[in-house]
Amino acid sequence: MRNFTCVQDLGDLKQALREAFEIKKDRFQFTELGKNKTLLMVFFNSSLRTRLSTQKAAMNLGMNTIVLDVNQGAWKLETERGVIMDGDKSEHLLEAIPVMGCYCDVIGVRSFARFESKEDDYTEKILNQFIQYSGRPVFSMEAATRHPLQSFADLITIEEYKKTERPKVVMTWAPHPKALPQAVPNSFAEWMNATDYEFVITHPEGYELDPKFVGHAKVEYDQKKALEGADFVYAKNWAAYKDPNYGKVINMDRSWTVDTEKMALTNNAYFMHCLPVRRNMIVTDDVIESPQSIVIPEAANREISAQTVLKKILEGLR
Ligand code: AN0
Ligand code: CP
Repeated sequence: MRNFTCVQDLGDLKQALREAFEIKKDRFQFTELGKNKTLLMVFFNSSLRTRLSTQKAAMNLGMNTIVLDVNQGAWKLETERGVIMDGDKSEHLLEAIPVMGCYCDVIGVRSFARFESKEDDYTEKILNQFIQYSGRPVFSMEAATRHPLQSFADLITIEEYKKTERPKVVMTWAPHPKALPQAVPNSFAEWMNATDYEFVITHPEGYELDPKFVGHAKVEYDQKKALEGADFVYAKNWAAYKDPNYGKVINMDRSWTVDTEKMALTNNAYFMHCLPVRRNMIVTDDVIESPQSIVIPEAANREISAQTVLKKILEGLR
């Protein structure tokens, strides 16, 4: 594998899952693979899980890692071509990217949707420049439209916890005070569409996602109806995708918060969230602290998804 930005890049998903479970059994079986190889992780946005789990995954493979927080200590970067750089930005991304490529073998990039231009976000302008100009394999650590390392970890978690072959998985929108990207829900939908699970998306009117990601999911506007018989409840907030409200919070309807009463409608479902989560906005304390909450094992699987992806990229380097 060269680059990893979406589920298709993994090739055979069942095979990738087998590799992930193989790694989980003994994460130190491939320490030679990454010897003398350097991973550079570039963050344009904050992170806790991605930063730690990806770095740990790289260390498990014997790699060295360098972390660059673009907004802390690096030169302020211009991303638009053709701009007269007489403002506060000292360096252009078009030099910065190939320079970064000089010091590493693999690059991970986190660059969220900026909500300034739907086109720039949905063409993955920043991530694609890394792919084009770094000269290195590139993987997404959450880009503008997808968060594939998260979705892969989510899939691993569902496979571990499912009690039936084809569980009912419900992704529900939940309220949040700030505008959040669609990357996590887009990506989760894309990965669920690659399985044979029963997959339902529920959200208020106006929060429709890009149909490209919704795929064959059933969209149900009545949250309670959607949750009936669910085996997994995957909560997430996202800002509106549809014009003219792209990138906007159009409501903060707290009747959509996942609480005990709603979980009672499900088939004793497991509760999932990618984290970070705002308690009593997205989910109540009671639900996230309940035995059905699997948010911590879900986060733990981020190390496994990252290691599986890095292993496949390293194998492609040989
Ligand atoms: C980000 C998001 O919703 O995309 C990262 C989630 C993994 N969340 C926040 O910015 C709070
Ligand atoms: N879930 C996730 O990607 O978390 P971070 O933003 O903390 O990396």
